[in-house]
Amino acid sequence: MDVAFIIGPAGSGKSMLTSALAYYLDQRRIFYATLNLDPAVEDPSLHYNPTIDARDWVKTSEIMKKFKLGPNGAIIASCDILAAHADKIKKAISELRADILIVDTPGQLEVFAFRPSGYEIFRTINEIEGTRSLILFLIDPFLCKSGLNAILSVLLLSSSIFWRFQLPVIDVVTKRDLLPSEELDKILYFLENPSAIFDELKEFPVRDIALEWEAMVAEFEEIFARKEIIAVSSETGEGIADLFAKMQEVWSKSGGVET
Ligand SMILES: Nc1nc2c(ncn2[C@@H]2O[C@H](COP(=O)(O)OP(=O)(O)O)[C@@H](O)[C@H]2O)c(=O)[nH]1
Ligand SMILES: [Mg+2]
Repeated sequence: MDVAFIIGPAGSGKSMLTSALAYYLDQRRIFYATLNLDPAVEDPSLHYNPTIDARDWVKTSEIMKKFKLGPNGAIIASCDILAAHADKIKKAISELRADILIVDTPGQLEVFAFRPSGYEIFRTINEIEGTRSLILFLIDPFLCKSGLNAILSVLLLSSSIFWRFQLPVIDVVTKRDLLPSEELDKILYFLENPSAIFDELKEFPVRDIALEWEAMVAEFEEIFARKEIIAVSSETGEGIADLFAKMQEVWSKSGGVET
């Protein structure tokens, strides 16, 4: 089974991309399944009907009431509860025998990426025999618009996701239908050429550290630059075929993860 974990900051378009990929695979009669791992999502904003749904085991709204928690505490608690059901999620996935599994992760990236419960679910899914996994790291162009330093921080977040999961990462710029093409091209240019960010940013509030980073990015541009980035719109479907072709290429090259 080929698995794609969709990871990205809140609102970057994970659920919508899951839906767009599901539509694409459906049209091509490919045997796929979707897994919603977000216990907090409320239905109208899910955009698709998941094959397997975390909310069958835990719902954040109920955890808020039951334990009198605020939204953040309830999201963390519900993901911890979900992790206790990781084996059931694994069993449900195994029984499907789908060729492709698209995994939509919780709204808040840090819950899945950085807390032990998210990692436990990730690890358990990867125990399924014959699994080849990759990560789609979503880059919301609206986060990049707030400044070139923001683009740099997004690049580093993508690297951080690589180190957390140690799987191939495909970087995907979302919502391309919402940006004029010159703005999108500019964002893609800096994502592909991070050294150019330092050429543009002449004034650094913390100059000595910024200059050290400049030297490091220049030296290791190959690591920081996102050369094979793909821009998609989950609204219009633009770029989805290119993305799926890239996913197939990465799956075919990868032999699965050590668990
Ligand atoms: N126009 C447009 N809106 C998008 C696209 N992707 C996501 N959105 C919108 O962005 C918001 C957040 O998307 P969602 O998939 O729920 O983000 P998530 O928190 O990462 O799962 C929603 O209002 C979506 O409708 C896109 O490609 N085009
Ligand atoms: Mg979502």
